[in-house]
Amino acid sequence: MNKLFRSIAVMFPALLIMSGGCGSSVSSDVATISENTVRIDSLDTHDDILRKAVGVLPLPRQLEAMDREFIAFIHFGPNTFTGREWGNGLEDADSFAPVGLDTDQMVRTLKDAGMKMVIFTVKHHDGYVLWQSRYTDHGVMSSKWLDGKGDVLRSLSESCKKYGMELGIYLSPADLYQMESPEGLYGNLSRKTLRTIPRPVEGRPFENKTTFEFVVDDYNEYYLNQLFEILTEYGPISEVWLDGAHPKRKGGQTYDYSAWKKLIRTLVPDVVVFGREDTRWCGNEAGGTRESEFNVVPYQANPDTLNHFDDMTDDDLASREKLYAARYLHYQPAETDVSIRNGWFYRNDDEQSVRSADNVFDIYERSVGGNSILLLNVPPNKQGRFSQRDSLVLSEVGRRIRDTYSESLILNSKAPRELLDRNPDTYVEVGSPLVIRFDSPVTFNRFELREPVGISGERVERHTVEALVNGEWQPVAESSNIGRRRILRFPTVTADAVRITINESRDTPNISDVAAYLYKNTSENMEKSAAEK
Ligand code: FUL
Repeated sequence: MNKLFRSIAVMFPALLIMSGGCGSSVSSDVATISENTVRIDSLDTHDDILRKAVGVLPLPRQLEAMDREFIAFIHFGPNTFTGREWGNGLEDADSFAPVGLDTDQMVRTLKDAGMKMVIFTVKHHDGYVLWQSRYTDHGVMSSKWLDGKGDVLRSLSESCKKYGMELGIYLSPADLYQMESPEGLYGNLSRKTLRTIPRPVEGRPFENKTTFEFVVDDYNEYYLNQLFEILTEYGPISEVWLDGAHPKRKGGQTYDYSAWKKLIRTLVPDVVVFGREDTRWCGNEAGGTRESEFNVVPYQANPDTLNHFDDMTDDDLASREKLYAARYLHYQPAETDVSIRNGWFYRNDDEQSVRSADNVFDIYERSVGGNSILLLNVPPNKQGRFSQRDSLVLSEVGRRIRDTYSESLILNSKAPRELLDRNPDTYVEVGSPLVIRFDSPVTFNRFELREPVGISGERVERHTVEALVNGEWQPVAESSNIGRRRILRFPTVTADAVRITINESRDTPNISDVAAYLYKNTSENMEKSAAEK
């Protein structure tokens, strides 16, 4: 830590929580359930709660999830061919018939856009499976496509390995085929009995010899068997996406999440589980982002024991007032999930709208630059590849991300080394306004700040950035929390220095990195270049 900044740290007494020194430790060990979950005791004061909040740190796998920043969804299945958003489970197995599956093209395109992982709908709510499962006939094994030998997950997994892309899976818990078909297992009122997972299937042994014993019903056994197949035969799998939607319910079917979790964590200890413990839904599917996306979120029950998670759609999820009313605090980054098309599945190339590069780049800056992860869905067409319209947008977004964010423009400034070294583990305390003088005037319209969230949690609640223009300080941006990454956007300035003030914070504020960038496709530049033509 930079001694200079520590020694000149001047608190803002009215705004900061006085914590007596660094103040990041949690007041009672008993309250710590795990590194990323803490219990609030009835006698905790508001100050105690804030101290606990900054002591809630992300697990390494959550830090990795946030570091991926920009990830993809691929929604593919019978809906691609029937034009539906939600199938009904009664689709003909032959309805899935891609004439030119090209997972290499998909992965290359996503990689080129700067994405680090692709999460694939191995089974959507219609229950149709896109891999060669031993446990159902409702899927590619019964299709005329490739004589029933096709395996989309296998192909995608190989493409991911080839291009160095991580792979995640979306195995829908809701399953309309298992609900609607006469022999269906979903909600069939079967008794919970002791089952061995995986259930042996003649002629198809598993190489992985791990077995589990669970007391579960038929549908949970089915789901566990499928998780076993995917996690052991198609890996490495980096994320399991557990969706919460239910087009229909039947027979009071419940999900035995403790069994699912045991199996998942045993087979892939570091996998990220969305929708339960590790990452959460942002609360909308339209690319909306909150002004303040704190990732230390309140719970009324121990999140480790919950069998379902709330949607958490409020605009204000985790302000101080919300934390004061909590019984538990849990670190859980948001995934901003949104589709590049109007709908999660491809329908056609004439009428279905595709977001523009401007729009996707805007969502990228708000989500990745607003302390969340961007999960952008790109649905393949009936051929089994991305249409040109989607590919062009992705390629342009990738170019803008590289052109804008590859290198900070203030790397040679007079600033503590910790702030410019791009190392999230080195940081400075920013008790008083922090001035960074540039070597020579810098023209920029983006400013980025990061907190060392893995070390001292999320602390900043309000901050201001000013620029020194012609010898005068001008405010350029004011915002709320920072977290892992905050991108501030403002009209282009040419300045000799910036001044960063942390106006409000839950504890002594720490900043690990700052950077300045110039985005050249701003509307002012686009208007200018249009006028010049
Ligand atoms: C929702 C589903 O109902 C949608 O079809 C889509 O898969 C979306 C990502 O999650 O819950």
